[in-house]
Amino acid sequence: MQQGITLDEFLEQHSSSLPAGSGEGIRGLLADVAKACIELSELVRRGELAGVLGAAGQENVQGEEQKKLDIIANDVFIALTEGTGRLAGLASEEMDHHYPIPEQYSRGQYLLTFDPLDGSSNIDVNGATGTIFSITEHAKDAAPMDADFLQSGRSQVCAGYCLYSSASMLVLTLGNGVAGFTLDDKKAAFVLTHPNMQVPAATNEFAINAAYSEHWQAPVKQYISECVEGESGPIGKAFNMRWAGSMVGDIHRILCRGGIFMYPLDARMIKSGKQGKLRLLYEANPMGMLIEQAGGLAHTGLVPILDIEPDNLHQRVPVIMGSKEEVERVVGYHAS
Ligand code: P6P
Repeated sequence: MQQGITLDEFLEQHSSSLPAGSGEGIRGLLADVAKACIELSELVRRGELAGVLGAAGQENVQGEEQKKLDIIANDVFIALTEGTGRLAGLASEEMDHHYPIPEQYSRGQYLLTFDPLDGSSNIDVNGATGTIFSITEHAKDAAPMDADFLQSGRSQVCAGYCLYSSASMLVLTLGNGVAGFTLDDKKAAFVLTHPNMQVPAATNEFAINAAYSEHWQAPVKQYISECVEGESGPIGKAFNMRWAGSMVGDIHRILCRGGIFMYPLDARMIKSGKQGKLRLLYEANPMGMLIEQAGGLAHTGLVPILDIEPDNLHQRVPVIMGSKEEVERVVGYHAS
């Protein structure tokens, strides 16, 4: 697959590997998603000049303060996809329930579940942010209900993200490896630059918010303390730590050079009845598919993330994903 081809040329060359009858639909939907990502990339790049920074003055269904750009990003995705006839419905972090396709538009076969602006707390400090998306099929004629979005990660037809950072990059999988595209502002198009992203099996770089270490459960405490012990510890090598404050930023680094990303279950969450911080449908599942497709592992510590049968749109799960050897080590500590 030669570098430099556009996303649409890539999809045309790949359409033979898509499930029968889905080629044109997926190509069109991904073209719409790419257009939305380009629009968002321009807004993020302009920041204060576009008047998009700062709080929106309201909370989302998660009880989290919404940034103006969280809402704008959600609206951009709806505006660019609801009328194309490709979607049966949308669901996102910013909406309590799914978004039905308005009567005046025809419905398609796909469901788009997305986090419009992941890491939005970074937006006011010019840090990395991104959009994460997951595409599943709606195999019924009737309009979807919330329950139709509750599909395991194994059912995803496509998963990806757009990272808004020094470059804007669209990274996606159709179940046949992971490809990365860099936004060429002059062409206003994503161009293939990373044709076959692979997560190295070994790593010496971990990503976790160490501020919560006193709340971690024993297996995580054991693992991180062994990483910090370095060459004199049981793992026998020195580790480095990175924490982007945006899952898209951390997972992109891991797809580029390896690493293990952890947002584990901790005592604070258990006390408040939560199963984790990150959301299954529009964070853990799409990122888990990308990581597995790139040769890594995506786990809760107890089960593979993609095997989970969701029970609600905004379900949270513990997340441990990245380089195979280190994820296996942490899973082993959970087992013992
Ligand atoms: P903390 C962003 O809000 C997010 O959902 C992920 O993108 C990111 O990895 C994590 O939360 C950051 O959480 O607790 O470090 O602010």
